[in-house]
Amino acid sequence: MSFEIPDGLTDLLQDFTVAVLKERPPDLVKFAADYFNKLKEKNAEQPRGVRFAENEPMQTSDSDDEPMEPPPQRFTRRKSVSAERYDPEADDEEPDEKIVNPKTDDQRLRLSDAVKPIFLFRSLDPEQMHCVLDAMFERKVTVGEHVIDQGDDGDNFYVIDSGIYDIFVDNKMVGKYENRGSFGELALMYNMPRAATIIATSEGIIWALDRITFRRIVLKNAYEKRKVYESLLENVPMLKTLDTYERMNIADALFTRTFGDGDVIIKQGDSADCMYFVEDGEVKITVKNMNDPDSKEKEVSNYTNGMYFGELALVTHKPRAATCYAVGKTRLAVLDVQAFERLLGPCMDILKRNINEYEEQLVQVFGSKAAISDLR
Ligand code: 1OR
Ligand code: 1OR
Repeated sequence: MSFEIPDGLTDLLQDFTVAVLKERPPDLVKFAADYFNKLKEKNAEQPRGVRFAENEPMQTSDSDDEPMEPPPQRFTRRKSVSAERYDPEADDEEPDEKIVNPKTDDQRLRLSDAVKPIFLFRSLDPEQMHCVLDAMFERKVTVGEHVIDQGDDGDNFYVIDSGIYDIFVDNKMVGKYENRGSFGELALMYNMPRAATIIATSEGIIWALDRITFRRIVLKNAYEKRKVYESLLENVPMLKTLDTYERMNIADALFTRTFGDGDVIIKQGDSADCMYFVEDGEVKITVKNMNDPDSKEKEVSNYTNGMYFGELALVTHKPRAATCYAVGKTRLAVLDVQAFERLLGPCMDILKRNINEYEEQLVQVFGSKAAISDLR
């Protein structure tokens, strides 16, 4: 297959991505529409290098070194002008040869530890995982080393073995990685310049995965997962406080579970290890007085698409405060407690505020919140 990238596409998408990262607009669709409309007005008298016709086939290149030009979809929304034009199926070509970087037993052990928490790898089958681990290679990092510079082309995806790494966007520190995690997937997934600078502030070790293997094996699963959960997460009010990149990380961590009518999803009094977002269906919430063996369950809430539950016990570190049943066939996106703690930190204030609401309802239902174990 031979693909040709239209003149100006890369620059146009890069400029747009930079504008999004700089402005961090709350409404990406509106921002994208305004941005491209303004550009269209500006270019009205000039010949156009790029067309955004819907259904126009993706143009691609014939080698993986010069990959097709997927737009920065995750920084736009699903129905944006170009988001639907990237077809990961087109990435199916097998490479001529597998990349194998031999490793000692100690390296293999450290590597398999380092990749355990990497959500992007979780949907790989054992064979794919094997290829990825074979291809990875170790890099030692010194204090002050720039592992990635914003604006550069993407070469590798990195998984942290050890060390502390500061994250800078436009010279502003926006976060850090401490001895775990991964970075450098954005430029490889969306064919855009590096979106952040990553600087080691301690000595460390990272595992690198070359761009070709990343795109061949990891990209498709990761891309589709982000796409599946993107619209769900965009519509959860609590998550609006997060930026697009933070929501992408949540999408990487989610997995779907399906329940049948009447199935118990959560049982009051049980210990908690995850929370749920309703992808499709309905969930009935009941509570009973756990101190009274004769207490009957009372229905207190009904949740539908885009709503979340099961967060309370993760915030309070107490047993489940209610029982949750599926009403009809219900599909839920599950976030486990480790991911919850890693990724929902910025929403903790909102989550804690919700406790007040539960308590007020508790008083209304049972006359006193003392009837049920304290929620806090
Ligand atoms: P990359 O290939 O663009 C830099 O190379 C990497 O830094 C990037 O992939 C991500 O893996 C990682 N925004 C963009 N990239 C980030 C961010 C980030 N944090 C880490 N990376 N933000 C910080 C969110 C807490 C958003 C800032 C507006
Ligand atoms: P969880 O982890 O305790 C049960 O597991 C979930 O049900 C809980 O998180 C909430 O997400 C959800 N009181 C306690 N939990 C509730 C309530 C609730 N409603 C939904 N959940 N009340 C109803 C408030 C409208 C007060 C009880 C009377």
